[in-house]
Amino acid sequence: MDVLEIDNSFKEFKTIEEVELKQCEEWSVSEMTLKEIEYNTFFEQFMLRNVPCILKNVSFNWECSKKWILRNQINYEYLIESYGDLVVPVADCNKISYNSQCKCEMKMKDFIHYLRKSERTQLLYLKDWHLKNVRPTDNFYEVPKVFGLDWLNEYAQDNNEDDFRFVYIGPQNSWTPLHSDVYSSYSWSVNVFGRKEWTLFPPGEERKLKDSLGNLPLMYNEKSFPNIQHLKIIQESGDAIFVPSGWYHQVVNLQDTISINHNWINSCNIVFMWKSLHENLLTIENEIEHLKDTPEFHDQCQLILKSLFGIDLERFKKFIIHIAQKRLHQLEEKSLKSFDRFSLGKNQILFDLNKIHFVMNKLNLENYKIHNDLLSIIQKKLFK
Ligand SMILES: O=C(O)CCC(=O)C(=O)O
Ligand SMILES: [Fe+2]
Repeated sequence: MDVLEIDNSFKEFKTIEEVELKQCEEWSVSEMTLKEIEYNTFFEQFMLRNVPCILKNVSFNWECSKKWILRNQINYEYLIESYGDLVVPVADCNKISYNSQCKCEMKMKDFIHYLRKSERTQLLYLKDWHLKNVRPTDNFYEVPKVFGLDWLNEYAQDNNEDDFRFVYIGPQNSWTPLHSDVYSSYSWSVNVFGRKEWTLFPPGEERKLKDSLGNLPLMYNEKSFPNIQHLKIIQESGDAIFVPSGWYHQVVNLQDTISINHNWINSCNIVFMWKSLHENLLTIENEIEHLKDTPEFHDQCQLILKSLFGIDLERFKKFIIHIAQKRLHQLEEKSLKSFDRFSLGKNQILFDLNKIHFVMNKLNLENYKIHNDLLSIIQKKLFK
């Protein structure tokens, strides 16, 4: 098992909120290979600071690079043979309804038949395909160690729930509209084949793109919006991109492209998740304030929260309580697995518990009660 561990120094938790809020003054994107960056450095330089980076040559040893690609081309035959009968989610980039791309489902083999045609009349994009969940024993890729601290997929795996691990296959010019990721999570994405152009906006910058009704454009266009801070990043074949929390982004496939990505949350961005959940909830409560004195008010707010944000308060609490209890166990039993092939070092566990403690305190302050027993057990472990 691979151990994720950080320097002792992170145990000095006093500046916890400062770290969260610190912003990078200069928007440039670092590039390095996995060999050049250790877990601890990635944790400090990119996850805690919440800034993007590119990691070079990540996927060359992955099984999918050998099997899905043949002589520098997508191996259509192999993909049809292995996955042809699976049903996959597909977006139609040319069909827009209610400010988003129309979605449908089709058999993988039909999508591949479409993709291999030299003349395509449509612009279809296979997105958010949970292939790893459907084929858990198919080890077509390996999670890079720097992306190993993944509470979201750890929780999903432990509880047999839908995961946040996806495969994307898109022809040249297919695109993903401007968005920020689910729950304010991070994402990482690796091009197994092809190239992407990413446009990323530092948090808050997207506000300048909103129209008078508060709607964002489907795609940002430099000419219509001069003077907006943004980063343009070309992600080459084999590269991983780290997309930080709350950074809006849009993507264009510059060639036919296959990528694998995860959305992930951990102790470095759990406070972002909490803050955006809370902000969403406050907005909803405000919007339906006229129902405030009805008995359904609370449930209505939670229903809307679930549909807009993807998760309600009860599930959020369940999520952090699960991780909290697991970390308390891990503190005693060093070998307990976390996510994928990873286990955690003591400093990492303590750091996780510290952030959980911070969020649980916030929940209690807002009267979204967390058991005091659990809080005081964590407190004892942290401050003994
Ligand atoms: O590759 C794409 O088209 C979009 C991926 C994305 O939005 C992400 O990884 O967060
Ligand atoms: Fe995204």
